[in-house]
This record gives sequence, structure tokens and C-alpha cells, in this order.
Amino acid sequence: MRTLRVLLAIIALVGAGCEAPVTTSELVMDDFSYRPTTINLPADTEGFELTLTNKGTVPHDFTVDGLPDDILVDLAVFEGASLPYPLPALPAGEYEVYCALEGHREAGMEATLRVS
Ligand SMILES: [Cu+2]
Repeated sequence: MRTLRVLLAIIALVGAGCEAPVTTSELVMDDFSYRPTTINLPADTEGFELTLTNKGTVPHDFTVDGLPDDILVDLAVFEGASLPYPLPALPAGEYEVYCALEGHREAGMEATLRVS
């Protein structure tokens, strides 16, 4: 009986892992990349905080492309800084994220934002 309970608990945990992707709570900026490169956020959630941490040696930026015209997501973060960014409610979809500072996107500062 005990074995069965443990087995059922394991199955429940594995099942939970197959559901919605884990929400990303922190985006790390390096010279010149983002970690992770896929950011998962909840849709239509006002004020969800994504912590932006710049571990690089120069300022970086977090810009989301392709959002509706009335929604702007763009924030610069100085080197060494880490700050929570309260996001506006975002519609479900997949968007491009990049660093808008000159040459940084080309150098590899790109990611995908999945809102679901
Ligand atoms: Cu940058």
C-alpha cells in the first residue's frame, strides 16, 4: 500500500511537469546574451514582476517587439543592477525580445517571450 502511494505521488509529480511551462521570474543579461533565451510569462496579468539582472560590464536593455501599439515594454538596466520590472498585461502570443542598444542584438542579445 505504501509503495502504491509513493508511486501515485511520483506519477502526480511527473504529470504536473507536463502542464503549462514554468513562469520565468528572472532574466539575466550578460555581455551579450540573455538567460534564459525562452521567457515564459502569464497572459493578461497586470503587474507581474520579471526581475532583470544585468551581470554584464555595460548597460543593457529589454525590449519586446510585436506587442499591440498601446503596450510598450522597454527598460534599460545599468551594469550590476537587478530590478523588478512590473509588466503590463500582455496578450497571449510569442514575441521577440532584444537589447535595443546599438550592436547588442546583432551580438546575440535576443530571446523569445512566450506569453500563455
Ligand atoms: Cu545589451
